[in-house]
Amino acid sequence: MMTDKDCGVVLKGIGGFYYVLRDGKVFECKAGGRLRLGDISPVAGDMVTFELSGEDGLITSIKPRKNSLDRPPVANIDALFIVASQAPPSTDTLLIDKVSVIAANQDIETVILLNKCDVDTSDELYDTYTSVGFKVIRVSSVTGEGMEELKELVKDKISCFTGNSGIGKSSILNCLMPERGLLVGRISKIERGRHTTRQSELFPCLGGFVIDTPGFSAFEITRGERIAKESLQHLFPEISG
Ligand SMILES: Nc1nc2c(ncn2[C@@H]2O[C@H](COP(=O)(O)OP(=O)(O)OP(=O)(O)O)[C@@H](O)[C@H]2O)c(=O)[nH]1
Ligand SMILES: [Mg+2]
Repeated sequence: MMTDKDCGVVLKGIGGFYYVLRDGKVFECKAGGRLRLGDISPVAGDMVTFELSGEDGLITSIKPRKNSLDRPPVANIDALFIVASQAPPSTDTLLIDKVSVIAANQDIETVILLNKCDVDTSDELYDTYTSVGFKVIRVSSVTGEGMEELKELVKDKISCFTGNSGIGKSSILNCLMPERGLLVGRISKIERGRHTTRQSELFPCLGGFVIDTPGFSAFEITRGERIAKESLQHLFPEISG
């Protein structure tokens, strides 16, 4: 959590601008060039220092990251919620496995949220992932089922929500912070999501932050996330025990 006085947290980056929260105020900043920041660009969740000249802010350094993901691009998270469902557009288990392996490789706590349980209780996914030791919670942003349990889990933490497009990430966050009214999409006729959310963004919520992220329709592991094959066995709870 934010403690350093000179430091702010990046809420989101959009079109070359970064929105940095410090002392309850949001500053629009540009990022210093390569020489200053090195090879990395700020992402949502980064702790950064910045200078102000008038209203213009310039990010001058990025604090070392506790962890980071390439997709969605976020840093310093305490928990990753993988939103999935057997209701359309149903989730491919390979997607859950890839994302959970990347998180496990950085010791990020992972929870699987089975959304749309008003339509489908996703029993197969529930049984598969609970049987290997994952924390799995059924939720519905329509009926509110599971939301009290979810609130307890996100309290005082930085929680990132990921999953395929149209699975209901923004809808779930609207249940946690109804005053926000995040944009929610309609599922198209071919039953894939529509990429309604366009960037990762942190929102203050229950003493911590929740991060809404754009969904994916397919998921490939990026170069920065490659994992040595010798390590892989330790990242699946059903193998490592
Ligand atoms: N029946 C039902 N529909 C839901 C539920 N949650 C979300 N939806 C619907 O699913 C559709 C997509 O919801 P979004 O919240 O936009 O999904 P998203 O995961 O944020 O999608 P992207 O921003 O594209 O990644 C909307 O039509 C929602 O009303 C749920 O629990 N039950
Ligand atoms: Mg969304």
